[in-house]
Amino acid sequence: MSTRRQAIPVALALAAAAALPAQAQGSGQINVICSVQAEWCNMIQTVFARSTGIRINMSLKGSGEALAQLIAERANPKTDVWFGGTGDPHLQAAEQGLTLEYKSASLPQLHAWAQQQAQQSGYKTVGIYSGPLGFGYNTELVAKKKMPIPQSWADLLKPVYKGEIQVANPASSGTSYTMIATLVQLMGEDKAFDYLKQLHRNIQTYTRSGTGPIKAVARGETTVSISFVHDGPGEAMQGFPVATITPSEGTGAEIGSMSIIKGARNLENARRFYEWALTASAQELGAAAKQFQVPSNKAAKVDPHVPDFKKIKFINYDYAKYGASAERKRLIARWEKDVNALPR
Ligand code: S7P
Repeated sequence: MSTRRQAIPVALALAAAAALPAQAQGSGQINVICSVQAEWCNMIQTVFARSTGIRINMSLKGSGEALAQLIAERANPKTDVWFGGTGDPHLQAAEQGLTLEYKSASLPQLHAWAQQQAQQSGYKTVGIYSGPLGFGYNTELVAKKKMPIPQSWADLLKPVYKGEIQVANPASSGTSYTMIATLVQLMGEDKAFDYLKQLHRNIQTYTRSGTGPIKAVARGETTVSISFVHDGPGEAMQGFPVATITPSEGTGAEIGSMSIIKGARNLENARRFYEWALTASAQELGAAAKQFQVPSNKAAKVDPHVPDFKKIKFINYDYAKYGASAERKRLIARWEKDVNALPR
């Protein structure tokens, strides 16, 4: 996908920010919902303030929850920018008129998938990173319980994994919605729902947020998770016994996105943040915070921990279809009725 070199360390990013000329300094504040993990959000807050003089009031929310908040505050928006989170809810926000059209001059610097995300939303969102869906597993627990490492979606249905798998609830999680949309595209809808019903028997817990299951795997609270695989290396770097794998039948990828909110009270600063977040150096902060999605800016260095897309079998994910509000609502309602209502 791009060159795979070591990303800049955070100390360098902070030093570069401190060295910016005086005319780059702005003032005021900006309200950002941040849907990546806390370390990256915190780094953005610090580096952006040092680079521009603009303070970020940051609120951390998973993608499903972020969309719910934006819908709730539609009449009186309190958010200026929504940074990160799976692309489908950003497309839904665009379709529902919650986000503002903005065509950045930097778009040609982005990978085609990120530009396509912008085009199909009428420039009401843009791709900032991408990452594949797969499985996390606890390397010590699988050995201790003498379990095979799951290689495929089909493997997850085996009785050996009963009560051993965590995945998020699709009603609150963009990660889990990506799983449903992936399975529907891979198997056809009825077969995917038969699959999800069988998978339900093996689920230990449906978590609220999509990042919860791999953390539970890392800490030995469950053996297997369905997660974005770029969330694995950061846990392993903290010393947890966790590894990841992508399913042999094929998988989907998210296009993590960013949107300016319609009615933003700090619009000028929102545009400034948006432009900054599309730069290669801002995107390299992800890896500096040990989060290993592929950055959308083609010039951003790609850390060696970023999953190698060339080695993964991907489905041809239809972002327009599965990013449509009606489709998301319909699939989640069907999951609630046909799957979540069943006993485990
Ligand atoms: O590493 C962060 C990440 O996995 O979490 C984002 C997102 O907030 C997940 O949201 P849900 O809780 O709604 O599933 C992903 O975009 C990102 O890659």
